[in-house]
Amino acid sequence: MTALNTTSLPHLPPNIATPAYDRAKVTPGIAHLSVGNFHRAHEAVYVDHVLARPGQSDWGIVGIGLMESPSEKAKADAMKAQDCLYSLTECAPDAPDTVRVIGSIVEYVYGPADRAAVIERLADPAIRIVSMTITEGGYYVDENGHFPIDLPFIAEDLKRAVPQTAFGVLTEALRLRRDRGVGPFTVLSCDNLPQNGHIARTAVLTWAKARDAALAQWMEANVTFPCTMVDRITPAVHPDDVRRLDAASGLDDRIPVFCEDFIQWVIEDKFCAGRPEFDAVGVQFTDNVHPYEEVKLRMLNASHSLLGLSGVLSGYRIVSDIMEDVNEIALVERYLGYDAEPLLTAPPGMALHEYGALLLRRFRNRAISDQLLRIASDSTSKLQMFVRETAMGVLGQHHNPIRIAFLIACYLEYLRGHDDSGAAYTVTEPHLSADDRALALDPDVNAGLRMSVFSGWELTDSEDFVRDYRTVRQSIRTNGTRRTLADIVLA
Ligand code: CS2
Repeated sequence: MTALNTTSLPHLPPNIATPAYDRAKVTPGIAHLSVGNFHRAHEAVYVDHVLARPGQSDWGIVGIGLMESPSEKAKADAMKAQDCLYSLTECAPDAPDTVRVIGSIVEYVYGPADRAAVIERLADPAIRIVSMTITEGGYYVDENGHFPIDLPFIAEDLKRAVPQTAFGVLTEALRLRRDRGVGPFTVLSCDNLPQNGHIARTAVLTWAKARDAALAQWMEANVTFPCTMVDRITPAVHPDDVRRLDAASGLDDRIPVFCEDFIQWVIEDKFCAGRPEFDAVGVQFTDNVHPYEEVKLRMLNASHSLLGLSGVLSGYRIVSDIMEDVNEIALVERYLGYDAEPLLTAPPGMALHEYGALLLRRFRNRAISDQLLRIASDSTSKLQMFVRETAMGVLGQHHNPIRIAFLIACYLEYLRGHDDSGAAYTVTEPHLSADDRALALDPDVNAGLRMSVFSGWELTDSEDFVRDYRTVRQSIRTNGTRRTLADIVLA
């Protein structure tokens, strides 16, 4: 096994692509908050291409880990040991996997060790973009555009001299920049939220207003928050995957990543302090990202949620396995064709049914073996981003509510933590409150519809929905998810 670091880089086997630029000359221009697998398979890849272009070497990435946990610490240690290099295995459905080493992250800061150092790093005038992947549930902005400034952990953060949250860290870094006259940076959300730029803006500016109204005003006038649509299926990397990927690549890489071959990024061109030549490396720029993100969230991510929740209950664990089940395929096809698509406006040049067909091909990709439990995790946040609008449209227009009823029944049953055969799985729901959990598990199935996660969905205004939901949930319990699904795909 070959170690992966700056010294070994020129000597890697020829089948492993390495950065096509001199990393020693790269300086950071982007800081990224929360360097998860998705960032490493997506933005870092685009930046890796950009850095190979003339005059772009000042757009390297400083990775910043914000969360304190043993796995985040291990990641920081591995980044340090490997000079921030890692391998990315791109898996096409019908061609051999390709392995490349990504060199665009040139520095890594483990935030919990020293938050003040993170703020100082972001205040460096060379940093002109701060991008982030802090998860769908990490913004806390509700459907009315309200950021809950009174939440205890936010209120506490506001009082700290050195804040801990992403919103506080961004605000304090911008304060230093204003005071030093070095100008703002662009805040670039790369999370799967409708209007992610607007939501990031609301969260950051509300936090800032509560801290310092004059600073918030300066931020409002100077900082931009472009909306983005991001797409690349990137599975979780478990220890078995590390062994498998390293055995295949021959590298001793502690932090390999793997993903599908598809990649897409659509961004609003609103960068207050400049940007890399992303347009030259495949990023699409547009004045209005909204239709792209609506299509992606309400088709790809919502189908994923359908498959994740129903699949885990049925005993499946891998996306490509569930794509062999004709009823699951019919469920997704009908959800897309009858529920999601009629409510969407296609972006220019895009045909929704073709986009839907492409999704099914992507889900069938055996080479990525994406995990249904990864997709099902944090459904409490995701359903609001991916399904709410479709559910409200279907119910409001008195269309057949059966698939929405099935999805919601599956979500509630999934929270029990064991599948139809009684096998236990880990429910990862960091944003599920204790009250909501109790309502979900209440023997009276109607209680689940009163969970705060469904507030504003107007589910109980539709008698047809309530009837179908009760029937389906009861049937899942009595007959199992597969039998229930077989019945509903005929409906
Ligand atoms: C998935 C996404 O976690 C989820 O719910 O749907 O991570 C999905 O794989 C990505 O958004 C694909 O771009």
